[in-house]
Amino acid sequence: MSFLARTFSQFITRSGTTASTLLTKPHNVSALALRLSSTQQSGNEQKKYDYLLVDVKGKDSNIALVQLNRPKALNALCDGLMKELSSVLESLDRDEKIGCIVLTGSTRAFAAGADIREMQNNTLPQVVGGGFLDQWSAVSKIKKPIIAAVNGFALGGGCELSMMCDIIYAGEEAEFGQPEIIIGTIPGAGGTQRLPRYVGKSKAMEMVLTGNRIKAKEAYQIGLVSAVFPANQLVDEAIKTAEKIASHSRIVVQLAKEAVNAAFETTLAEGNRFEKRLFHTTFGLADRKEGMTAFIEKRKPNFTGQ
Ligand code: CO8
Repeated sequence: MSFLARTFSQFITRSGTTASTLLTKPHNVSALALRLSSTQQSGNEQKKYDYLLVDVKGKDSNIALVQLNRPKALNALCDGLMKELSSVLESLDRDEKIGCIVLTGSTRAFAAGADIREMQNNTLPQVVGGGFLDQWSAVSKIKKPIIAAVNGFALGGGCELSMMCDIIYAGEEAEFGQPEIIIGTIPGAGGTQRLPRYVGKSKAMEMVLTGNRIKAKEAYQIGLVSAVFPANQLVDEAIKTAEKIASHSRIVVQLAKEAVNAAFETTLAEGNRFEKRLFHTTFGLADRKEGMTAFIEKRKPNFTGQ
């Protein structure tokens, strides 16, 4: 067994992924091998990925399924978990085999927020001087699309994490909320900024000021999530959508994500200008030519990411 295969095998055994399933598909090595290489560089292999399960899914093995896995604390987002998550997502972002990422938790909780035990005794100088939870922003800098598949609680930082993703699907029993006010603080990872953009000022104010939770059905009605599925079908449905996205040109998908995200950052006029430039940019791509040619020739396009 080669060094890479041996190390890969050790890793997937630790992460709880079925070694035989993945090792029979050599192309699956790609996504995980990148993460391994960062693990090896750290020289601290045993301590990596304690809080996540990572798998490759989809009929073309091009979807990464990242599962938050800290069940006893309802996936509370401790520092270690967020560092692992950022590192894994950054590796997957660089992995050319992966076209889309699905982020999920357990049936009971996507994530019940930042870890309150970890924060309880922090002081102002510590959190300011130490850049407390700075690494959370890494999630929103990932270029590949991320679909959050939310079952159970998505509270506080858990709700904020789902909103850092590009699409949110919910299981029927999911509950969303920003309950920080109840514990004497306010959202700190985008809850006061992204939530009003999703659901409008009045509903966001109501959620942030009362700490009340909303159920999946209401989250759908107010536009926080784009679809609701039975809990046991949620992840499969997210993977189906991820496969559709991954079937398109990688580079064009990246440009489209960048353009939509610009809508949250700019005026309408600036956003339209930016969109137009990105649209023009697609005319420098072989994939744009291939997509239009395939349409005219009534065949499926063969995108190369060029
Ligand atoms: N942190 C740490 N531990 C938690 C958390 C949490 N956020 N949530 C749940 N747990 C733990 C509980 O302490 C408990 O542990 P133990 O069994 O050892 O006592 C275990 O998970 C199970 O929890 P419960 O017994 O409470 O389960 P219930 O089913 O009774 O209740 C709830 C589930 C409703 C989810 C409840 O646990 C709860 O209200 N949790 C806290 C929710 C919350 O307030 N979240 C917001 C936290 S603050 C935040 O997220 C700010 C983010 C800022 C990010 C800034 C980045 C820059």
